[in-house]
Amino acid sequence: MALFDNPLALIALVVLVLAIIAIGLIFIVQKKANNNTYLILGATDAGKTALFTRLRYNKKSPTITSMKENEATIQLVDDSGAAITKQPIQLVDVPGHERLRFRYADFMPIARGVIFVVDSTTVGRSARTTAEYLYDVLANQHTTKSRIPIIIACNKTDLFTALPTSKIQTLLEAEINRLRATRSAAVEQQESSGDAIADYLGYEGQDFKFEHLENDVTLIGCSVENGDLNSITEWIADLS
Ligand SMILES: Nc1nc2c(ncn2[C@@H]2O[C@H](COP(=O)(O)OP(=O)(O)O)[C@@H](O)[C@H]2O)c(=O)[nH]1
Ligand SMILES: [Mg+2]
Repeated sequence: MALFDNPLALIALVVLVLAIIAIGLIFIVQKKANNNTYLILGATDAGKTALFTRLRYNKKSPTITSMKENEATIQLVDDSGAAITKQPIQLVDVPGHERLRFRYADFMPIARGVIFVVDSTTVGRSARTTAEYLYDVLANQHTTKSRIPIIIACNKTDLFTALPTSKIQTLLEAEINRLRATRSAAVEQQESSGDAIADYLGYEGQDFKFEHLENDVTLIGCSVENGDLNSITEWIADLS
């Protein structure tokens, strides 16, 4: 064939193919590196929108209950005004209403981290429902596959009725342990009916602990009200 008789044409062809592969690889790597979206999740009234507003405008503002996600690109700064992340981050506040929260899953493929906000003053009463939402997030296929780090922000520490972070950890781990038992039973039924199987959270035969997960789960106390958010912003800065 004429093409292969000409060494120059052959070299040009090889160079062209290599260039296309290289451009493709750069595109894939950049796409991964550009995952700089942080999701703010949690039950209604936990303080998600208050946190979003604080991080975005660095001030308090009356929060409005929204049926839609709040999204913004922001540059986090320290007290002296210096940037604490290399590039601006994308912040998404997903409404906690039971009928809307499932939409968080649409953002998981681009999530760099999840900030799961808990109301430390009411979580004692709502541990079950909080754990159900958290379980969903932890078992999400993107969380497990991409090992998305999660910070559980135990908010409203300014109120004297706030439970200590260690107590909240014990409560949530115990509830997830219970949920895991019922959900694995459901999975076994699904398996026999041939449906997709969810990942088992933690170690079989051992009580559930966040530290058994492959992705990092960190619990911290914070107060959006008092602007006590350093543990959250430092966590973001470390990941960005
Ligand atoms: N005392 C106290 N109240 C807070 C704090 N963070 C949020 N709140 C209040 O909790 C309520 C719910 O906050 P919001 O951001 O709307 O919750 P969301 O439903 O999770 O978006 C509002 O009245 C906030 O002012 C906090 O750190 N301390
Ligand atoms: Mg809100």
